[in-house]
Amino acid sequence: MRIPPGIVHLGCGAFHRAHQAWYTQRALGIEPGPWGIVAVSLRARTVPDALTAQDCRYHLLTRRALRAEIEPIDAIVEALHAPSNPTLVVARLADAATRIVTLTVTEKGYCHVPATGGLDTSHPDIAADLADPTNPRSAVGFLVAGLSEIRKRGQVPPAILSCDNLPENGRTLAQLVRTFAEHFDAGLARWIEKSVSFPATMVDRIVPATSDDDRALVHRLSGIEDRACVVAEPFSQWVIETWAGARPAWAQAGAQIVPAVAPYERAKIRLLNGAHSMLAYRGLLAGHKTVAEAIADPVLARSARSLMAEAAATLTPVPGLDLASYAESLIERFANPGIQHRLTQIAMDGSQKLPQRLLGTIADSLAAGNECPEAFAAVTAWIEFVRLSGSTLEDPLVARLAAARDVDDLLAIDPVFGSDLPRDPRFRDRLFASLACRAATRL
Ligand code: CS2
Repeated sequence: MRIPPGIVHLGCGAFHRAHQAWYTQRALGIEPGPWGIVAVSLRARTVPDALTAQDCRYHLLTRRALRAEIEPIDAIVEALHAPSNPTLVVARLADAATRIVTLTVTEKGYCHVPATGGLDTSHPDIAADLADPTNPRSAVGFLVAGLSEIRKRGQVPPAILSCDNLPENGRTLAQLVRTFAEHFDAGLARWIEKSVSFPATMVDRIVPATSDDDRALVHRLSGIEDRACVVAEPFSQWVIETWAGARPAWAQAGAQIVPAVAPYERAKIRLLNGAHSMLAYRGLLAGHKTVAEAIADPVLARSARSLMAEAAATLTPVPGLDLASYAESLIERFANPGIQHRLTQIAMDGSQKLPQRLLGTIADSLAAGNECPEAFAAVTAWIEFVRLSGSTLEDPLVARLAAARDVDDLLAIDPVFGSDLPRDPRFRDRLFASLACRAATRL
């Protein structure tokens, strides 16, 4: 018999299947419990269909240079496509058995203003959900619909864990959910504030899109034609803020349960994700296709190290976290020749990623009187990438970005740059110098 469900997960892309589902699988092997996962796709139906067709069982393939291993995973017990049946998803969220809700909906899935973290009430999905809250489309809309039902029934609400690379993801999600609730029921918003935990998490595992080659390898190793398999690097980390409530034996399975996640999360977003975005834009402009290729380029490897040093200088030291060796371990992970992580995958949605990955490093460096030329060079490369891509850019703000006639127009896009940085003469001087330098190196 399958494990009874206890977790609803929103966003069943490759990352979830290689990360939270894998931790839950390991946890269930150590300590069985009612922690089956109901995995929900809020957009495409490809993954829920593929999972359903194979009884929600799939393989995780881990790859490094000369080694590949597979692990079967069956912690997901049901896969749903939200747009086809939003009522069923709300019912699963509100089910008394659901003690935990996790999310990996990517940055843009929060429908927030990246520079401030506030709810973007002009977002089409949020506007639609506010007009018809019982028939949601957005992650925030689903959470509020589920919580509203739970409150009506007098049940204990689940803990809600954002597992995306957003700054202070727990607090940010709590704020988005409360703001949305305030729009139609102030009592619900107050109840959420009082009764629902939104623990912060830091998630880390490099999970590229699964390729035909990965699927063929899984077939060879397992003898099974697996349409829902995923590929990842061997490394994995999950730091979770502790909360009062039941959970799978995630800690025994390797997750770190800590009182405060912020220092880990900031280090990860600024060093790993910041370097990733830099490698994506500069790497693509230099003609590279994958992270491994980009980091093998000595110029980019040097820049990645310097960017991580600039970012590290903005962080408060964390006992037990040595940022210099962390940076070196990241360079090694990026170089993993078994992982074909395409730069185009990382380059997408830059408007949602830049503030926390690069602009935070810049703002904090300027405030401390430090220079950060590599962070500026990365932003400059993004600007060039945006210009070259025009309307083919994959980004929720493509219309505004493609309409920008010059750098000043781009800087005026406040969901990305906020209002302070573009007015700061130190920021402008350094950015324009970096742009001039890039133009000069291209001549
Ligand atoms: C990447 C991340 O696609 C991206 O933007 O930077 O998905 C990255 O691979 C993960 O955060 C690693 O934990």
